[in-house]
Amino acid sequence: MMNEFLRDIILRAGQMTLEFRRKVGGLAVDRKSKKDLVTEADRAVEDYLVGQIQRKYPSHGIFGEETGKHGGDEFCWVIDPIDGTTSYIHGQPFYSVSIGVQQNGRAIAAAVYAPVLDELFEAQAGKGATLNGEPIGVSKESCLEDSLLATGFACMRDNQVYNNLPFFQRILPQIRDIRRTGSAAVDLSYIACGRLEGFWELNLKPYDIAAGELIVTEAGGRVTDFAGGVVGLPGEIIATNGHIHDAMIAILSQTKAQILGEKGKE
Ligand code: 2AM
Ligand code: CA
Repeated sequence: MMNEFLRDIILRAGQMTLEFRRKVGGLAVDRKSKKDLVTEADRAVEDYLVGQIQRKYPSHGIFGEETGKHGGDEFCWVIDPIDGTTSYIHGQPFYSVSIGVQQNGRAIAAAVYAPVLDELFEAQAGKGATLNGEPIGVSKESCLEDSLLATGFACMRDNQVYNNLPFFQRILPQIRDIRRTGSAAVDLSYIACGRLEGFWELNLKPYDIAAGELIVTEAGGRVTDFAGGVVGLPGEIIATNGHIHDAMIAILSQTKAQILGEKGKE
């Protein structure tokens, strides 16, 4: 029942994002108005989701990108109303609404909906993952050279000195190529259905990955931090089809040790 409710509200939220974008009519708006649109759309979508969840499950907690954390402790709905805001502003299809449901800190249900693509990724703990209702699974590729990976540069927006560029430089020559959608939730969902072999990023927030993490693991993939442990703060994440995971950990942990070692010498 929770899953039907989750599906209903995420599909409606996705429609809301399309309606907002239609309202400003594509490119005939300046940069500032586009930013305002994102803020307005983000808030409206999150308000809608929070309102629906509170009405249906008054005892549940909610953690949203816009409104922060409130409500009960046992269950928590982790919401990103628009993941991939830059893609959204620029009229690209790679953005999504992302909702993960946790019980006592463990993910039990998740949905990521990319409205322009009309693709709904869902997962339930122990029951697998689906794309538009059909079961999905990760790719079987085990060779890094033949792997297509995704990453992101969330860290650059905050001008962080320790950022993704050295990792990017190290990995790119060792793989087939990179894709950069701008939505971590879409990247993770793409691993789950075999379109990507892996993804890594630094500095992600819980609402960027709460849903995608369960979708990847339920599709047979693996999600860890750069050392192979549980993903936590500060938001380091490696997600893969499982087969290239150890190779990714080796590259990323070596690169990290090198960067931190060099910083230590400064
Ligand atoms: P957003 O679009 O909701 O901000 C892409 O690299 C991922 O990073 C997206 O999930 C994006 O989510 C997130 N992101 C972009 N800029 C960020 C920032 N400054 N801090 C944290 N996350 C960011
Ligand atoms: Ca986000």
